[in-house]
Amino acid sequence: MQKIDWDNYLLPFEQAVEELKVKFKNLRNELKKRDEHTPIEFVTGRVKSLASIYNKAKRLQVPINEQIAWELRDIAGIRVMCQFIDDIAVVTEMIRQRKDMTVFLEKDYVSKPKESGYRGYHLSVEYPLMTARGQLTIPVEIQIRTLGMNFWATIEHSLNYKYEGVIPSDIRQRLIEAAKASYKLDNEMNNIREEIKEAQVAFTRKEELEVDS
Ligand code: 0O2
Repeated sequence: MQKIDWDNYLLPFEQAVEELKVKFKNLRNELKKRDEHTPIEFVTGRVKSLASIYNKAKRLQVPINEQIAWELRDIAGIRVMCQFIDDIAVVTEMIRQRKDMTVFLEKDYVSKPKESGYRGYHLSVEYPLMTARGQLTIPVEIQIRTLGMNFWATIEHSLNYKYEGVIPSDIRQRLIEAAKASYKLDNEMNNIREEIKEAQVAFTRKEELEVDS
C-alpha cells in the first residue's frame, strides 16, 4: 500500500478550515450588524490530529489511503456555537442554502443524542477549494451546538482523553445526567429566548450610546 505524505495530504484541509472559519465569522459579523440577533455566537475549527485519524480509521475498519478523508468525513472540522436550540435550525438552513458548499449528509444528534449523552447537529459538506494546483473538492464536517452542548462535549472529550476512552462507569453515568440537565437548561432558555434577545439588544444599544457620548 502506498504511504501517505501526511504534511502534503493535510494541506488543503488546513486551507479549508482557515477559509471556512473566516466565512462563518464574517456571516456572524454581517448578521450582527444587520439584524439584532445573530444565531452564531462563535466559531472554531481544527484539522483532525494524526492520532485521531488513525484511531477513527481503526474503529471504522477502513484502510488508510487517499480516500480516507471521504470515509472519516471530519478531517476538516468547523464548529458553530449558538445561544439557543432554535438557532441550530437557522444556521443549518443557512448552510443548506449556500452556493459555496454542498451538504451531502446530515446527522441529528440534537433530537437523538448519542449513548454518551452527546448532542450536536452534524453536516457533512463538499467544499470546493482553489489551490495553487487547481480546484479540489474536500469533505468538511460542520458541527452546530448550543453553548451548553459545547461545554458538555468539551468536558467529556477531556475525560475521554484522561481515561484513554474508558471513562469509569460512575463518572459516565454522571455525565449522562449532566447532559440531561444541560439539555433541560437549553430548553428553558429557548422558551424565554425572545425575552433574552430583547434584553441583549437593549443592552448593546445602551453600550453603544455610552461609547458615542
Ligand atoms: P477530534 O476533534 O477529532 O479529536 P459523524 O459522522 O461525525 O456525525 P460519527 O461518525 O459517529 O458521527 O463520528 P465520531 O467520530 O464518533 O464523532 C465525530 C465528532 O463528533 C467527534 O470528533 C466529536 O467532535 C463529536 N462527537 C461525537 N460523539 C461524541 C461524544 O460522545 N462526545 C464528544 N465529546 N464528542 C463527540 P472526535 O474524533 O472526538 O474529535
